[in-house]
Amino acid sequence: MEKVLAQVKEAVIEGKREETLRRVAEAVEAGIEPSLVISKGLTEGLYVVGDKFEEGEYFLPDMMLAAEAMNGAIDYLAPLIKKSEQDGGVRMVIGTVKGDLHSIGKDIVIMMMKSAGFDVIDLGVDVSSATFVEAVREKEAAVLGISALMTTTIQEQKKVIDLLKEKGLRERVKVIVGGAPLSEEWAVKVGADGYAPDAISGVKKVKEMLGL
Ligand code: B1M
Repeated sequence: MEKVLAQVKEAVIEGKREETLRRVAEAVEAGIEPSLVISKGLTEGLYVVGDKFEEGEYFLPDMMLAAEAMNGAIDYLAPLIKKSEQDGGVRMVIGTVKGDLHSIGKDIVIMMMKSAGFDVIDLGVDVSSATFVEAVREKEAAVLGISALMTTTIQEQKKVIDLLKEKGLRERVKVIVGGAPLSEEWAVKVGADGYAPDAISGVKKVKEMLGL
């Protein structure tokens, strides 16, 4: 199993879309859970790409190729993630903050939340505080998810929560924040109800927040 996952990871690092798809299909055929292919293969590959970018070994086009390879694999894996009916009806609104175009982590969280039976509304990326807050009001969401991937954009999470308070909506919705630069301490600081380091613990955290 480790060998197949290492091949998936390597294909993402090299930014090879077709090769990534082929390796992912092999992993699935070998009986590896799709969620494991995502966390231990694809995601680990993208983290290496991030390190290489930071070290100046990779450039923006390399990062884009890797992201494309990852997205193709996610499209393939999404229908294979088992659906649970148990929490049907609980509505969640989610998006990536203003100024931030990173969508992959958020999309994986959405996939896992849907597979756990949540009704998820995706606001996309580069979402303003006003759009988040309006969606919570209009969709009567029980949960709001705010994703941010850069140290330069995580402050936007606080702006969204502050605006929720200003509009008198904060008590109506549970707020979870996530993204690689965050921590539990950050979640407390911005006034969120919870933080999750990855998509699977995100589902657990949301259920815990709702008492499910
Ligand atoms: Co960008 N990028 N990027 N990038 N990119 C990072 C984030 C960076 C850390 C790379 C680096 O330098 N090491 C760095 C940010 C540095 C900082 O913090 N200041 C960076 C930069 C600098 C940039 C640009 C500025 C580059 C440039 O233009 N010069 C630019 C910014 C554009 C913008 O947003 N305005 C940019 C662009 C891009 C691409 C478009 C090429 C592409 C994104 C494609 C896309 O998303 N559609 C990209 C990518 C791929 C990355 C890295 C390599 C990978 C991100 C990713 O998808 N990870 C990234 C390096 C890194 O993160 N170490 C990097 C895989 C994903 C599964 O993990 O997103 O962490 P993650 O999500 C996890 C958890 O965090 C958690 O669960 C997810 C699944 O397990 N989680 C949640 C996430 N959201 C959650 C929400 C929750 C709960 C859990 O509840 C609501």
